[in-house]
Amino acid sequence: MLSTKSRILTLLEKNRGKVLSGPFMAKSLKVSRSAVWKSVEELRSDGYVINAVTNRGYSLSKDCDILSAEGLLSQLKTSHITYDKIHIYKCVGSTNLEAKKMAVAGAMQGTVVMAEEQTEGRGRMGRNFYSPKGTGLYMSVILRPQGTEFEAILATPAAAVAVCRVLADTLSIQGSVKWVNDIFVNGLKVCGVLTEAISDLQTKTIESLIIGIGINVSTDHKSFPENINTIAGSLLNTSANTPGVITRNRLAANVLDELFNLILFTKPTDMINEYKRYSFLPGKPITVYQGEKIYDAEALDIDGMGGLIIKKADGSVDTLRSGEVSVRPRSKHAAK
Ligand code: BT5
Repeated sequence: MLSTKSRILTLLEKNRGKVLSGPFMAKSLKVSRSAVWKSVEELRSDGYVINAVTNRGYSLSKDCDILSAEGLLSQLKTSHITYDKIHIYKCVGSTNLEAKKMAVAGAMQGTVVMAEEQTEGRGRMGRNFYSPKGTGLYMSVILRPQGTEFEAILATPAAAVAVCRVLADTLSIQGSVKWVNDIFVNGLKVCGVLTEAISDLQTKTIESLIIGIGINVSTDHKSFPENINTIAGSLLNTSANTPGVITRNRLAANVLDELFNLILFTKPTDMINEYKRYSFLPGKPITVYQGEKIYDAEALDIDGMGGLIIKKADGSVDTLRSGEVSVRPRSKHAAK
């Protein structure tokens, strides 16, 4: 049974910006008016901006952007995520790491971990994902695939497509994907995806997938650390929208809805075709980094499993399943 405070927050989140009278809230939740008042005060001391409109009631400010299970659920359509599966932290090392621990302990598909801030946000290959307080969406979701490796391979492209769809639909922002896991807007990276798997070595099946998504929502460009300030961007610097147009709860809910849609109900070929349409590498000269090996090539296409088809300088064609590539300026030495 949810607490009165939690039920009041749900009501306010569902009616964001609208004024709800104390008696109306008390009646709909079958609690006393003083219980409503007490919960509103508690929420205010948690940082919620709840305006009191004389003789009319309370209203949750449109600009108030605090992650909560109530706020997420008030926007979510999928039934795969329920209140008890949502874990929100003020500050955590890495949401992927927390989700991993939960998955090992048996957490179900649809378990979501979000944090206002990460102190050790993880990228691929031991890299770091800068995750400052309150201005980004740092979220991990656990999937329990039905055993096929294919699902694991398609998780990252599906997450990238989910984010691009939401950027287009809710913010009119055109995102483009840099294979395999980065989303760029106006030439700057606004989002990274890190998918990790827990597998059973004996049965050779994947037990859980942890899909981690990091989005710079309103991080001020000037505040990015020096090593990334020429490559990182954030949504609100790239759109004409102002803060409050989309809360991080709504952004998370929309991305999760799209992700579950893509993974559970979309044909992989359709999803990959959409991923291809968002991808900007095909046709570009690239440098490939595979461990110690570094070489120039040309990106040709994305294959049906989300691999990057490349043409090497000697004319041979290969498909990359993982690894890192960067776009390089065209030169007369480029692979033709
Ligand atoms: C990624 O790795 O971009 C995957 C990022 C995944 C982050 C999410 S947040 C929720 C979940 N919990 C975690 O701990 N992680 C996931 P990669 O492609 O390896 O890119 C890392 C590189 O991106 C760094 O080496 C920097 O160059 C750059 N970078 C770091 N922080 C960034 C940021 N906030 N915005 C844009 N670029 C960044």
